[in-house]
Amino acid sequence: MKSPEQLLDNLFIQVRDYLKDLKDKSKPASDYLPPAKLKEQVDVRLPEEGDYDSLPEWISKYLKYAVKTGSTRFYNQLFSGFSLAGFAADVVTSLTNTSMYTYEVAPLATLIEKELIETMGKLAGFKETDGIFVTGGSNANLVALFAARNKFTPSIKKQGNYTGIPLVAFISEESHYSFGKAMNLMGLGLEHLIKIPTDKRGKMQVEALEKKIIAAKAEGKKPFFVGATAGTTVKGAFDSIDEIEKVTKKYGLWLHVDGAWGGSVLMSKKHKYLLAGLEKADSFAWDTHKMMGVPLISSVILFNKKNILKSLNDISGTEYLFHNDEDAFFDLGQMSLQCGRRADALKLWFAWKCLGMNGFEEKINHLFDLSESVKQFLQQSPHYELVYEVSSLNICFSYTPKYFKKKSKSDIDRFTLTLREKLVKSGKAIVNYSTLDNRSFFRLILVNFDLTKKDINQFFSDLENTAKELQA
Ligand code: ABU
Repeated sequence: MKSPEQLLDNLFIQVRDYLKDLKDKSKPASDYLPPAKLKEQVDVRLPEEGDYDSLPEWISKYLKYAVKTGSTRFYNQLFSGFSLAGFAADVVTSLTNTSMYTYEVAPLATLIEKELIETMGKLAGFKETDGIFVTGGSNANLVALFAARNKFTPSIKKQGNYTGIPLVAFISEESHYSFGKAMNLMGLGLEHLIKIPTDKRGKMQVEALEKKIIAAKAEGKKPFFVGATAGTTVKGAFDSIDEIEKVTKKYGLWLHVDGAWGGSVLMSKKHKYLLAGLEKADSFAWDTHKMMGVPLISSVILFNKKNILKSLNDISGTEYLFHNDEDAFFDLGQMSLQCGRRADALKLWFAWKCLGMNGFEEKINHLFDLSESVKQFLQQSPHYELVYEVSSLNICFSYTPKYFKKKSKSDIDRFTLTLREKLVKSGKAIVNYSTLDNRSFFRLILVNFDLTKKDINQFFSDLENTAKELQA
């Protein structure tokens, strides 16, 4: 039987091999198998009798079939890359295995989280900050809506919603689906989530917002919340926070900014203008596992006012866990929806300690420069079309090779989907597609800090060669 030391050594040998493969740019980003075939390769059933000796084999199989999201061939999601500091933090977090509810069991993690929240609030321009690490951008949006709902209906916490006057929230047509989930969960109703049209670039049309607020009031409803998006999932568009804030101020509404994708531009002096006006928002969602390259999940909800979270989550029956001792002020568990909560802040803290503010700035600027050069390439290439104007790191494009004779819209759409599937299944490029305005197109996300122009050239060369194979 292998000793724990041997198993650990083996684990780190496999980690090193995995990372070596990740650096080898000739290697595919996945070893795709359909579900039935994958089940033939890996016995996922659970045994009656277990044994530690088989652990290296399971690690090896898992690593073999995992999509290499750290590869420079992975462009599929709003995250990519490998963070050594984040990885170290994940190891240390599992090794020390604690929960974020009390200072007593998570002393340094608590101080780290508080420091990050304070610093991130300052970067957002908030005059004072409350905030917490949450389970992702969707959860951050939920907590923001929750805080706004309770502010506008103070009695709801104790008595439930008995007023009968619907609360209405406003977001853009291109904002994240999590707002719908949150409205449903909070009993506010999907019908009371009004989606405001966007312009061609993907930004909320602010005049239309005001008209919809007036219309809701005229119907006897109570507008309470506007969610602006800083970085839409498809086009990477940034709503004009300044313009939206004029409207929320005029009507006395809560202004939330969903910066799950684009919030990290705050780290760049050159690009933070995209969030102009953020300092006037009430709440802000920011995922650093996206544009800051920290491993998932590293997500915060920030409020532009102290003591929001505590009064929101304060409930009786917690005395068994939270004792009114000298460190009680530091007990973050009184501020979260969850009871058990992982020390996710450590990943961002390690990464920040290793890269510094300047390192993040340099890397984010590099990604924006790459995005600009891809944009120029596509504009100059007759067989490519930039489907939407580039706002940040999302490149929406289609490809119609010169030998492609059938050029109806649906033929091009079908070709895009077939070409994408072939690329993804070969592991040459994992890139997503979207369908908007009745057409399908590639959505290329440039978020891996390791990406270079050479990798981008490789991507387009793989795309063109795969297209040729399809044609043949
Ligand atoms: N909030 C997750 C978005 C996923 C994606 O668009 O890639």
